[in-house]
Amino acid sequence: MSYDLWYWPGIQGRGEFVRLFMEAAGIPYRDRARQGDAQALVEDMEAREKSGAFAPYAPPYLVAKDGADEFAIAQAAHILAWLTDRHDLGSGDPQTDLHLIQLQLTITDVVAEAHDTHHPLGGGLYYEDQKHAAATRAKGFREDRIPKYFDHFEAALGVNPGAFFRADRFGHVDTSLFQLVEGLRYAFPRRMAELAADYPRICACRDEVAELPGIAAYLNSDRRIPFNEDGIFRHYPELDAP
Ligand SMILES: N[C@@H](CCC(=O)N[C@@H](CS)C(=O)NCC(=O)O)C(=O)O
Repeated sequence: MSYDLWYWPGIQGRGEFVRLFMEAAGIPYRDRARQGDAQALVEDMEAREKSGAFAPYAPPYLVAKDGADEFAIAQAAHILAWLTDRHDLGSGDPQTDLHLIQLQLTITDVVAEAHDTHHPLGGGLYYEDQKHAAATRAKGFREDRIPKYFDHFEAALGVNPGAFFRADRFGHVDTSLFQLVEGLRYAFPRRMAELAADYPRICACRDEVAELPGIAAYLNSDRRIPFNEDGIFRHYPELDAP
C-alpha cells in the first residue's frame, strides 16, 4: 500500500496540514505535483473528474494505492481523520476522537478566514484590487477572530495534562495547530507577538510539535518550502497590527 499526495507545488497551502501529520507519524508518501508540476495536478484532477467515480473538488487529496486498487479522498480535515483511523493513531476513545475532528474542522475555519484577510472580495481578484477591503477584514481578524479562536484552542489544550490535546501523544490537531501558529506568525508577526503571552498552552503545543523527530527532520529538509505570497498565509505588512 502506498500514498500519493496531490497539492499545488509552489505553496505550503492546505497540503501542508496533511504533510505535517504524515511526516510526524512516519507515514511515507509521494508528493506527486512536487515531483512533476502544477500541470500534472490539473491533468490528474481532470482524469478523476471524467472517470465517473467520485472525484476531489480541489486539492489537497490523497490517493491510497493497493495493487490495482486505489482510493482518493479530499478535504484536509477529512484526510487527517481518515489517516488517523487507517493507521490506528486515534485515542482509543470514540468521543475524544470526534472532539479532535471537531477541533480540526475549527482549524479549517480559521485557515479560511486567514485566507480571506487578503482576498475578502474573491479569489478571482488580485490582492491589489481589494486592498481596502482587506485592511478592514484583517483588522477584525487580528483583533477579534484570532483571540476568539485561540481562547477556544487554549481551553481545549487544558482538558488533558501535557502539551498535546490528548494526554498520551500528538495527533492530527497538534500538527495542524503547529501549522496554524506558524502561518499566523508569518502573516501577522506583530499581532502574534502581542498575543503570545496570553496563550502559553498553544505556544507549548507548537514547540513540542516542532521537536517531534519526524517534524524536526521535515522542517530541516528542502521539502519544507518557505511561506510565500501565493499561499494562504501571506505577509503583507499593512495587514498586520500597527
Ligand atoms: N475545504 C478544503 C478546501 C480546498 C481548497 O480550497 N483548495 C484550494 C487550494 S488550498 C483550491 O485549489 N481551490 C480551488 C477551488 O476552490 O476552486 C480543504 O480544507 O481541503
